[in-house]
Amino acid sequence: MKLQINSFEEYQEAYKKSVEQPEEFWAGVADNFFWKKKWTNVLNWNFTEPSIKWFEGGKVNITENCLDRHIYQLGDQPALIWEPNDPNEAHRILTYKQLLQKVETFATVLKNNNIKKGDRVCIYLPMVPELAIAVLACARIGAIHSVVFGGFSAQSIADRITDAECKLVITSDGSYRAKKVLELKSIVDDALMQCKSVERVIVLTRTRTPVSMIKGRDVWWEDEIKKVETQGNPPCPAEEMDAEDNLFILYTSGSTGKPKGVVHTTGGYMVYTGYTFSNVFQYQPGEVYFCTADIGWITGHSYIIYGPLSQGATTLMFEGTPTYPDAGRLWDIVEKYKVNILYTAPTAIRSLMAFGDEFLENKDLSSIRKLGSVGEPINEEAWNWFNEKIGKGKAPIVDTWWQTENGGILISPLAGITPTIPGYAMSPLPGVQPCLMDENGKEIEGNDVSGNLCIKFPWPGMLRTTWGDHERCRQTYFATYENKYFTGDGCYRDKDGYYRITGRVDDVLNVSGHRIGTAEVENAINMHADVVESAIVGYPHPVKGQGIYAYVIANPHREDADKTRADILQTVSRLIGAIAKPDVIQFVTDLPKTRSGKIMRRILRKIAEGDTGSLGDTSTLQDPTVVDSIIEAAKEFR
Ligand code: 6R9
Repeated sequence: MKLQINSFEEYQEAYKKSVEQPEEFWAGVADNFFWKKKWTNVLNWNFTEPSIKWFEGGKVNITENCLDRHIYQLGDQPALIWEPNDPNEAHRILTYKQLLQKVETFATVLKNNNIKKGDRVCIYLPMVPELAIAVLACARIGAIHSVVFGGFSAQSIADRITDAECKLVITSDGSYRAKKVLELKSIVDDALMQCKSVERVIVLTRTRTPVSMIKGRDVWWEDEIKKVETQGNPPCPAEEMDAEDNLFILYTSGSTGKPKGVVHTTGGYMVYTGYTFSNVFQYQPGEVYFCTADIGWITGHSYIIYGPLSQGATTLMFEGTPTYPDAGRLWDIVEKYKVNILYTAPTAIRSLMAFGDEFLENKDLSSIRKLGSVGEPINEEAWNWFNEKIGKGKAPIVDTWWQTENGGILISPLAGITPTIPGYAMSPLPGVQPCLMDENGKEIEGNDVSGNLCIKFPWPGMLRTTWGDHERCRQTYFATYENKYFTGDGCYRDKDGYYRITGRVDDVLNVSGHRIGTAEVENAINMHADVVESAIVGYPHPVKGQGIYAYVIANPHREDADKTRADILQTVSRLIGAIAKPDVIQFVTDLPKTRSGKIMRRILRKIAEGDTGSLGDTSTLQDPTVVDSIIEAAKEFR
């Protein structure tokens, strides 16, 4: 069976087969990959434990599929194009041959530093080619990577390292972001004061920021590479992995407690990311594909590295931000490399839209053939702007809905093959069986209906567990509705059966496409010495999608509210990272609570949205007058 669908009829056929004969269907897809040994059983699953096994008995290494198998035909084709933060610095291009060579060399470095199959490696690097190389080198030898986004604080890194018991950390002296230099190594040093498991830190030179290298623990990336080269740079064979061996851990926020480590395994993830990349973007040989995500998030894992490389694509990686040196930067990059496929996020589109169309003047965007959006619901205005100004009305837009836990895209159009509607993720990909559920656990049949989005049947890219805490995985995703994976998203299915994702139905915020748990932010704020209690809700934000609104009960003896606010922001930055800083902090003397002491977030959400005309039933509150004083004081922030 060929991997790529090329017509609407083929999509319908593939979908039908994937539901009626899922095992045959996915075996047919998996046959397009290189297996060291074929699987004995395609699928074994139950959603109660949950236990999900794809391609059992199969032996495979994902890097052989991403690199080695392309060498004969595509060896000299660019695998990775890298555009630096500073447009005046030289860009870099690595062909498939060169990338394989670098991955093998660094994989040997990892081995020389005592890393073996199954060991966890934390990667905290800027968006430079070495980040992709480090990720692939881990996969090459079967080490489990845990990439931590460069915007997270020392405390967040420490939590993630401790949870996964990482043995090694890969970082750089610093990282460039627009005009700023972030001191990554120094942040790692702070984190490591708490982490006993780490034996070694490999430090890449990027910014030449002074760093303190600790004897016996810290080594330079460049020195380690040289050692391997003086040994004659021996090849590093790909470790034979079981299809269900762990590939990576990626931490993501939920509605309660600390972020959880989502675990993806090798075979299913490889098949799913490759299949969805090829089909959703309708990738054609030679096309230049640019995904603006950061590799610290799942989109970067699946659709900058693994998906595109397994399909022999040319993937472009950008170190900087869309607004530096100005809001025309993405268009400069499109022009410079003749980008054919651009995959970005609604928050980026809205922000560039707000800068005005003069940044588009004299930019040659004629190479663009396909556009993609991911991370949050896209509003119609942004969709239309993207369509008209960037795609010139000729490039299909794929609004791709999926989650860290899913491994790859679940609901999306296929570019140029299936229909699109602004704001709609449209139809499930082959192998994906969505359903809408009501509050009583019953499936909502038919069309023109809304409900909680669940998936009824496993797909190869889905998470297998949450690291070190399988019960949490069961509880979070498989306990709400019997025999179904619960996404946490609300969804509308229109009269024609097309899906529109309406946003989270739990206490998870989506700020500029980043998932942030309200409980996490509250815990951080509550750590501040002057804070008694706090409640976090989201509210509509013109650029970020959602903004963070904090209601805080603070120590009344502190009179300088602005100083306390600044201190609270600093606390959140330290404990989580700047991305979790509230946009609004409103001091309150009390929070609206039910008689059993539960904060009524529904009311706080309405106030933050400025929608105080319809607060609903407030009669169950301990003290209904609290609400009036909060509404009154909230006017200051409108
Ligand atoms: C890939 C990614 C997942 C949450 C998800 C949903 C929101 C993602 C979306 C979308 C509407 C889309 N989301 N894509 N909402 N339309 N096309 O973003 O993963 O960081 O885990 O976030 O993002 O709410 O539940 P992740």
